Amino acid sequence: MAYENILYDVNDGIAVITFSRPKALNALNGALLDELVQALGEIAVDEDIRVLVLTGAGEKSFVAGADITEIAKCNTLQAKLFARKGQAVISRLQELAIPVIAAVNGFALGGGSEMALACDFIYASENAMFGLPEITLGIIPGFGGTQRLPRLVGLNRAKEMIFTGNMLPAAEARDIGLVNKVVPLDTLMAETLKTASAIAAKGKVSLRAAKQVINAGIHADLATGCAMEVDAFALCMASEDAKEGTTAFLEKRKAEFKGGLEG
Ligand code: CO8
Repeated sequence: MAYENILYDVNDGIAVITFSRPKALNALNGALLDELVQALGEIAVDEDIRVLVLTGAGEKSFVAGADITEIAKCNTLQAKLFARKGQAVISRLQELAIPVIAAVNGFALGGGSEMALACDFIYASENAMFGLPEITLGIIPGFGGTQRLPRLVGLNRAKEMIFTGNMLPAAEARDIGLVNKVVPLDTLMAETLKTASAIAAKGKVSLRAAKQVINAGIHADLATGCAMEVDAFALCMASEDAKEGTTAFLEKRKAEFKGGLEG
């Protein structure tokens, strides 16, 4: 599939998807969501890709939400189908086995914030603005925002953002735990790729195990989560990476992870 609404690149095990609809501040329309599904499908079956980075084209916007020209035309059934489609794509993103970083380079509004919330963590440029402004359109978030935002920043912060529709500047988003790091716009991709490279150099099996256990455990009680950790820990010990990592430490050299499962 040729991509028209996203750019898709892979270098040194790091995939970068750039939302690219400059005339609409990279708003999410149906065609873009279809392309994103396709790209995520390619990534999911490519074992050489170790980290995914999402960002927006240009200097002004990550994603300014779902495309309001499409939403405005929806009747009730179409609205349900569009919200389901967006949620399915965003869930697929969240369920990717590899780490996913959002590099938010401007407006992350509505569906744009919801996309970033489904990533494993967020780096943002100083000019980034986060918000769920749907209430100002007479609707509510439909791509998971009412569910993921309270889980990340707490009920009351999320309610304030959703009830007012106000935008939160990057530094404030960092203060409430929505964003991990804020940097100048011209260094955002370099900083994000530096972290992505550091992660990509780690063991493939252990990275996937860590993500799976964290994501599954957060919805379980502590004892169940810890039991999942024991199983995943044991699986990691059976990997070539574990043998290499522990041997490299004892031999006082840097580990060279290859990613195989057999010990
Ligand atoms: N959809 C479509 N077009 C958009 C969008 C959008 N979300 N955002 C911006 N654009 C377009 C503008 O219409 C404008 O186009 P044109 O040049 O043809 O007039 C162009 O992008 C540039 O935008 P502005 O001129 O408005 O730029 P400003 O710098 O003045 O303002 C803002 C930037 C503040 C980001 C402003 O554009 C804005 O408020 N945008 C809308 C943000 C918003 O409300 N997002 C939430 C959308 S709803 C949503 O995401 C719900 C998800 C769940 C849906 C469930 C489906 C049923």
